Amino acid sequence: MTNENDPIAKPSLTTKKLYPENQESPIHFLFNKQTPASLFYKRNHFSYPPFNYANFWLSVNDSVKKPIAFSIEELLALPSKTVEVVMECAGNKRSLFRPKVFGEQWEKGAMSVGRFKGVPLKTLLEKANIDSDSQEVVIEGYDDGYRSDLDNVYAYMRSLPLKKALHPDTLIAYSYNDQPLPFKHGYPIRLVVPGWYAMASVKWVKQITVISASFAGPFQTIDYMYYPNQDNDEDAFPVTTINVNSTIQYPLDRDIVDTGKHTIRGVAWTGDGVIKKVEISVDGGESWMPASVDNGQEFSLSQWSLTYPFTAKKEYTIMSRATDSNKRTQPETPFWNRKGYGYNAVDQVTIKVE
Ligand SMILES: Nc1nc2c(c(=O)[nH]1)N[C@H]1C(S)=C(S)[C@@H](COP(=O)(O)O)O[C@H]1N2
Ligand SMILES: [Mo]
Repeated sequence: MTNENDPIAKPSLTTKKLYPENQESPIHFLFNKQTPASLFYKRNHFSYPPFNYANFWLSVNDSVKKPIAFSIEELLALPSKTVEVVMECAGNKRSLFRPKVFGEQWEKGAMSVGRFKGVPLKTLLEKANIDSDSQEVVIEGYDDGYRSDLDNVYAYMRSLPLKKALHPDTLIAYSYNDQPLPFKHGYPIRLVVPGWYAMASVKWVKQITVISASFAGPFQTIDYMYYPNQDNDEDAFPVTTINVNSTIQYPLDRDIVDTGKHTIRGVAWTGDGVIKKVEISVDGGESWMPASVDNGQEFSLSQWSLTYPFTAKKEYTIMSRATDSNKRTQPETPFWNRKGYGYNAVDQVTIKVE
């Protein structure tokens, strides 16, 4: 755990890749619900977009009606909303799948939590007076790059079903933890889709287009699909809502600790509802004890802890298992899928008491 008496020691990001920049949050050393901007994980498909703030206009287009555009000043002047949101990469914990899968080998820190402020996307769509036969809202980012699988250049863009786009907490965000959104997290504006894995939260939003069809871009038809089979694409389905999940923050895996009481602590979250229960096992899943869990808000984190007397000098396998208000519980074994999304098996660490 962090030693609060040491003014020098500070957590930092863990670099997974530099081009594009992919860095992981020090999840085991963050004990509140506002990840500092400097420790927010970073996940990019391409290099950062070149950007000219002076020319910035957000256009909202509809298949039929005349498009409207908003300047940053206009966006800032609209009624705002602040929502505390867990952003979790769909590939968080990918390195834990067995058999192993290809892709960024994220450990447990491809997630962060904090307060995003912005204009509900709903407000902009209402101002644009969208068509009644609209089905999806396509959000395009300013960044693009070459995809070797398609031998072409694509912008990062994805669609949301109208229902999620109109959810009052789905934001065009311009602020994070009461500061302007940092450039690497989407400045001047990013989409924030609470409850969905973070691929949906498009950064550096360039334009919004309402369509009366379903959008089939590669970032939602090739990537961010669950492929249950190793050898074929049968039974594939899209990655959307965040699974119920938990992570043990203390003790660390393979820690050596003294006999006596230790407080096992961690976080739990879900994309749908709130966390109702976190159970802890210290005997590798044979028996479970309830942890005390705070009242986590919808879309944010719950923090939990359990103090346990480790009396015997031996190895203990500690596990955490969260359940949400929809009665979804973390499974014992993860749902293996070829691209390694949505890992949410019970978390576990092994310690040695001596
Ligand atoms: N424009 C754009 N938006 C994007 C991405 C991207 O590469 N480009 N990556 C997505 C993915 S997969 C994740 S996990 C989150 C990461 O957001 P962060 O870098 O602010 O943590 O942004 C999402 N939005
Ligand atoms: Mo992601």
